[in-house]
Amino acid sequence: MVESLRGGPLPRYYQLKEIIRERIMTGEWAPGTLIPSERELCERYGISRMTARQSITELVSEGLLYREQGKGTYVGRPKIAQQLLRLTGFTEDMQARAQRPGARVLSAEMWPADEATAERLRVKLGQPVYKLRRLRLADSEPLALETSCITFIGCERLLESDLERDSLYQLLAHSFDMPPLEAEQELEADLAGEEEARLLDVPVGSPVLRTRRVTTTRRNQPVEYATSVYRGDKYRCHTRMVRDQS
Ligand code: 16G
Repeated sequence: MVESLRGGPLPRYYQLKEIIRERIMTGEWAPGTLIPSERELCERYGISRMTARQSITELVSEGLLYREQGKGTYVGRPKIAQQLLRLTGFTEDMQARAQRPGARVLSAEMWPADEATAERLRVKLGQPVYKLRRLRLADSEPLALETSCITFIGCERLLESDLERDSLYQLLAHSFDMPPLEAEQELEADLAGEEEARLLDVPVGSPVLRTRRVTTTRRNQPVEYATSVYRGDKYRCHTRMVRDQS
């Protein structure tokens, strides 16, 4: 069936792009849907192959579509938007987006704090802290690598917890009476190193977002120092700013 583009002064590749975008935005083409091939699009809209390719290439670079070699082009998932206003944990963030949170524990141990950790957690250099490395999953797909160093009296009891199943923030709040209340966080753009790329399932050198977060509990006492690496293709931050009126 030949459908027509809308006509008018806009280039044809752009018109096709907007038609595809609309299908995605209205949900007609859900995330993961295989879209028609270039050949099918040419036939359907009476356009050249080059025009169809340009529309698709641009939508791929905008992140709305992704290509799988030998299979075709699919509708991508919107990036996970982390708002930077409320202090939330990974599990809560995923649940708020109706995605299934997951974790693979890479290591969990008592570890002598290095200089950066000791300074941020306000403990002595070499003091044993609970150190946890997890690969975090969203709907079974790797999204981030998180390393959390935790300190409080009795923090070694965390070694008995199942952090593949349970949320660290919920355990801290409900099992250890150390509720995460405030945090300071830094963000930095970088490229994935070899081990990170392997675990996150992206090519070495892919863009990532590194974060450092110090979380405090009551009386402004630091409880967690977390360093994380998020996949740049899946994650974006959102914040809201208010202009100082004075
Ligand atoms: C977030 C935190 C991390 C914390 C985790 C707890 C960042 C940027 N984020 O991912 O510090 O350990 O939540 O998640 O560092 P959980 O409650 O699901 O275990």
